[in-house]
Amino acid sequence: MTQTARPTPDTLRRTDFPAGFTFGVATSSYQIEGAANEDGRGPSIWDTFCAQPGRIADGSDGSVACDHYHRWEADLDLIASLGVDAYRFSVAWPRVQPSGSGPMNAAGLDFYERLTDGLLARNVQPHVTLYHWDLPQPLQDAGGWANRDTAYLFAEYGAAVAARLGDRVRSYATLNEPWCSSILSYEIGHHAPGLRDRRLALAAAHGLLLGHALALPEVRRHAPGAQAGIVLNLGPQVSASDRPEDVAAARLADGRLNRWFLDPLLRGEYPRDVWEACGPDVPDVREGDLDLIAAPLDFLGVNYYSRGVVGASGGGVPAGAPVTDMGWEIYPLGLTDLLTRLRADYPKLPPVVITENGAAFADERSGGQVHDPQRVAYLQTHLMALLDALDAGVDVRGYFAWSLMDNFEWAFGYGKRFGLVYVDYPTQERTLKDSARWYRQFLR
Ligand code: IFM
Repeated sequence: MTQTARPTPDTLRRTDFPAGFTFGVATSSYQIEGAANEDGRGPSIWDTFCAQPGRIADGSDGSVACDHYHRWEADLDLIASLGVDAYRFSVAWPRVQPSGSGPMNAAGLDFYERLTDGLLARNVQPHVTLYHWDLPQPLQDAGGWANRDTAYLFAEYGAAVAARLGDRVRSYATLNEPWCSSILSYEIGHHAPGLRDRRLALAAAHGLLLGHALALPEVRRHAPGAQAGIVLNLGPQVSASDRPEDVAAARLADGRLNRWFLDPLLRGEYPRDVWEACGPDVPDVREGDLDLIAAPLDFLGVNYYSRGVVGASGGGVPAGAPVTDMGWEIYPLGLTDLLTRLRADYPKLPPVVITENGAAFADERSGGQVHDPQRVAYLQTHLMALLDALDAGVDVRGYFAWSLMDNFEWAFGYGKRFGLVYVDYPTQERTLKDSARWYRQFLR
């Protein structure tokens, strides 16, 4: 057997990955679309949240964002020019069904159909996420994801989208990062709707998983040729020391972030240790819920950015470790560790797609150029880490860089730039950063 030489970050090429491996870029609706009040779109929880003083670091909102709703054709040309196989975007529920229940908005569905067909015309596979956090406000007024009715309404909305776009879409993810749309949003209060109530957060997390479970068969019914799955934000939670109290804290952090979502989906049960730690706040899990939630997936989407180093007295980044502009440790080995752990711990793990990976840095444009060597290195080292996981036998089918372009980074506003493409917000001019040029070269 011939041994192929291991690539270095500089020699890394798409041909180092298996044939048929999908490379793409990703975005989400509220972060790029703008046009918040156009063509019948209804208000979302993020419109409401942004309007509350003090919620968003720079006081901004997504009402204009990257103006993608109007610039979509040029943006699709930009995507195609990178040479990617696929583009992952999300559908805004309030654009398609303004009240979250009742009539669909034809203009909203038309927009996503144009996007889908525009991608196919450019030979780029559309990968759709049905929910990336922009819940119609009327549903929040009725309790949001903590109200079980939302899960059933989500399935109806998902059915309408899949019925319209069908198999033209290669892959449907029901949810993006349900930890964020439950714990970060209902318990930590950092995201819309900005609540601080652990009981509601756990009810919302269960409601989201139920919504996923109810939407999945609808997607399969209307798009039988597409892949259907869910996207989780995952990361190793390692102990700050060997002290038993630190080890226990890291185990619980892992349970809250990772196992609370992985175990119901891939084992049909909530992790017992976390359940017990939640005491009276545990969700109302009804007969049959977990069987539905554990239905087989075509893929598990994994969003990986960093790891957590956890101790009994809190977490933090190890002294001297490199960090991104978000303050997140740059730790590529965590991606290999995470993927090999998923394979070891979950016999029912479906094929994995890295649906997001990337980094924010304080980029500046000068002379029409944006030099972002840290992002180039981030992408290279994480792709190398992914190769290590593939070598270890983990079945990974794709990789999407977050993000196509700079966009609205939620509670951080426009101050954090994750894009491969720089956006000058006053003019909406797009400029390829060096990282976009590197990715294009890597894919060529
Ligand atoms: O911008 C977000 C995205 O919406 C979800 N995953 C993490 C990204 C960076 O914070």
